[in-house]
Amino acid sequence: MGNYSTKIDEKWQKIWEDKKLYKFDESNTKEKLYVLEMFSYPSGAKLHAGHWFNYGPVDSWARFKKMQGYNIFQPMGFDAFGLPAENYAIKTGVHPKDSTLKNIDTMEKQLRAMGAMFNWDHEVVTCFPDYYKWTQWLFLKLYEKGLAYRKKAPVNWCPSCNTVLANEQVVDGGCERCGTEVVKKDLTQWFLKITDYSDELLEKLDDLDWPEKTKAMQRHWIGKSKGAEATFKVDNSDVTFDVFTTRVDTLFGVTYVVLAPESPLTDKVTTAEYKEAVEEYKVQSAKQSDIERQSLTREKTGVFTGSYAINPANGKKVPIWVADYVLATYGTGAVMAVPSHDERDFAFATKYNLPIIRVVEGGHSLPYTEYGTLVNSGEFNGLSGKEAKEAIVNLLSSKKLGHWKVNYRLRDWLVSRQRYWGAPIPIVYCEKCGTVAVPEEQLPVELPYDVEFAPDGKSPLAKSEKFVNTTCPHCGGPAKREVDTLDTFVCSSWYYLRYADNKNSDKAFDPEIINKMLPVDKYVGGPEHACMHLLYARFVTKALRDMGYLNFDEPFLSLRHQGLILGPDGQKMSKSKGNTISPDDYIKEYGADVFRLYLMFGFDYTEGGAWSDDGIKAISKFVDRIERVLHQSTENTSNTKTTMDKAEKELNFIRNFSIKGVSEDAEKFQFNTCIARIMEFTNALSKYVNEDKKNAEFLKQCINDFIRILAPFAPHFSEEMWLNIGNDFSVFNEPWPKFDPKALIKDEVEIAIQINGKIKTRINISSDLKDAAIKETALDDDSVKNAIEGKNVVKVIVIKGRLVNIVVK
Ligand code: ANZ
Ligand code: ZN
Repeated sequence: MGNYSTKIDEKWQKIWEDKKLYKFDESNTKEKLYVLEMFSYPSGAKLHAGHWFNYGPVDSWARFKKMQGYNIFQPMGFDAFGLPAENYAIKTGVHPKDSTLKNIDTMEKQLRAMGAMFNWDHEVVTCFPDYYKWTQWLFLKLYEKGLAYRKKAPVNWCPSCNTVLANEQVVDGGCERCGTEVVKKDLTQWFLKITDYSDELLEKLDDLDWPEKTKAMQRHWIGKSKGAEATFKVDNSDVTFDVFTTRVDTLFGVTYVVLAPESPLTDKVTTAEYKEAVEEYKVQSAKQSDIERQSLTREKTGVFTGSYAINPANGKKVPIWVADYVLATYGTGAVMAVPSHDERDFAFATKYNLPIIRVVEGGHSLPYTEYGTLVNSGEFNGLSGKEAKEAIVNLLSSKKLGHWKVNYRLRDWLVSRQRYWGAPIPIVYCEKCGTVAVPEEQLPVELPYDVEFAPDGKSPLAKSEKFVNTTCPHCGGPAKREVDTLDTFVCSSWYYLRYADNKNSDKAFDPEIINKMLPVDKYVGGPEHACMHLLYARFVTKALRDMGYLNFDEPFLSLRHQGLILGPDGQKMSKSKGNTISPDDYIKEYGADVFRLYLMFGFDYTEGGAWSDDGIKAISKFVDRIERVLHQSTENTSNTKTTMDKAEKELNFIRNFSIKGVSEDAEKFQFNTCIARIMEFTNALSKYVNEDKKNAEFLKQCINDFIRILAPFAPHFSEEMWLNIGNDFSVFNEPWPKFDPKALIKDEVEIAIQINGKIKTRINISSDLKDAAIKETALDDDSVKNAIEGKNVVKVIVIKGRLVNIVVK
């Protein structure tokens, strides 16, 4: 057993802190590198293996960059508001504030035990008034700009969490937090107008160094769709309505139209005779999630309204139906149905015996979804799909019954929550003045401590008279406070800005500082945030830019996701399955560096995988071995040799090969291959220190390089070793070693040079020369030059490692 243990961890953590080794140098923002890991949610009381997998390797990357000369800013904090603390409170009676503060305390200690270079003096905690004051300020700025508004809308409601959810928080029809099936409720809620930025959010994705999959998810979520709107008139009525279609070329194939059950039009067009059936259908469909309603395979349902609509292209009368496969919140909430060319319409028409008219040639069976030449479309017959779209939109435009239209799937961000543990929305309602923003100098609107927060579907703050009753900032008359709180994603939509200027009590942040410190250069966290946090933060940055508070377009230039560490059984870790890995126990046994090294060596960073006790044991032995080799290296070396012999050359090759490999792989977050290289280097060192004759000076250089490339991955252990072999504090003030390309040229090989198939000569070349270089070397040989003088070289064939044949005429 080696000497490395948590004692060494603690020793170095203390020294680092005392010497302020990681303090961010604010005078040097030119070389700054803002490295950010998604901050923790202090709900579970402790850090789990997933936290370590996010933070440990990224800290190693940051250390690697520090040694390359960057001025590292790596802050940490807590995303401290939110449902889990409140749900825990409901279960146990412990107030969310008390449990959250306690958890933060524990987690901070654990984070420190990890030995990461966090800039704790820049910490932010979102549930502290000095933070949420500015979250409220952000809300008010958006409100001033018309980017925050209140409206009644059918919203997603989780009956178990007793709160509304943003669209993004509904996963496969269930609540993102608890999985309970989400239902629709008509409620008046606050929204942020993220849709004003749909186009920019989509376009700027192209320039970001983000995982392609994440970009694709955001693109899909934003869902830009180019089509047309066509106006249908309701027969025997003044009512008209628009439909959105991406296939305006199929307009002559419309055999019915469909309204979403929630569409305000539904009530308008339903005749007395069909009222009851439609009402009943509306109740039924409110229970279905949007995802379910859009499913292609689900059996279609619907009811007739009793009314008809006029097709703007040919004046034909078609029945108006209500069906829940049409969503109220997309396009216009109304669809022109073309059963011959659309799958859902086809299924619906077949079920309800509605006519099917084919209007586009192409395709083999119904529905004929392809584009093709128009048929049954009057004057448009014979046109291609593209031509037909143009011609039909022109016709509609000339009649003022239609136009081109771009639609987005993205909806405005619903931010009000009927829960206690969040930032109060800084709005008051006055009988005289209506909705009034709380003036900035009255912020924060403090969250009261004594509140009955047991959920009953209403906002707990409504029960606090002291909170609710206030005076109008405008007229001084009696007024009531907004009792909803902000979605915690609002808190996390701007925390990366506050980090850089976290103690500012006059402003959310100083634009001058922010513009120097941001954007974040490397952001790392779980992929589950693709369409929530990562989208919201982009929106907030852009909105603040447009208000003049900052001058960059994107918050996170480069993004990486870590994979998931699974239990030893290959299943997701969960307490109920009993397959969780407690980092604390392992740290105690092996030390933080062994734990960190194992996470980096045992898993592909973006893939993750199943935990293995054997794996961490092997890493522990590896660390012991390094210690032995380094110890040996300081014993009986003699300085007798001056020229490099074979053993030295070999070690020198591995040394340079490792430096090159680790530099390249660390850059790419390929930590597992970095560690593999370091293992090879260890083997080579071990071999060399066991040689009879050693070159002490050369060995010392190799060991110095070795510890320097090991340091980011095993920071405590490496500091200790660096000191042990007689160097000064700290290895992290050392430059990252450079490799010598010459040392990477491996041994030479002999190859034959033929001219027209006959061997002319043999030469020695380095074994890793590329074909082009081998060719050049061969043609450059004096005897070859003489032999081919005055002749034409037709071809040169290189057979790697063996021969070159020069064909001449
Ligand atoms: C007629 C048609 C014919 C359509 C055809 C498609 C194929 P994307 O690409 O997602 O934008 N649609 C429009 N609004 C809808 C709503 N609120 N709920 C459900 N479906 C809706 O899809 C646009 C197409 O989805 C539109 O084009 C419309 O059906 C349908 F052969 O119009 B189409
Ligand atoms: Zn008033």
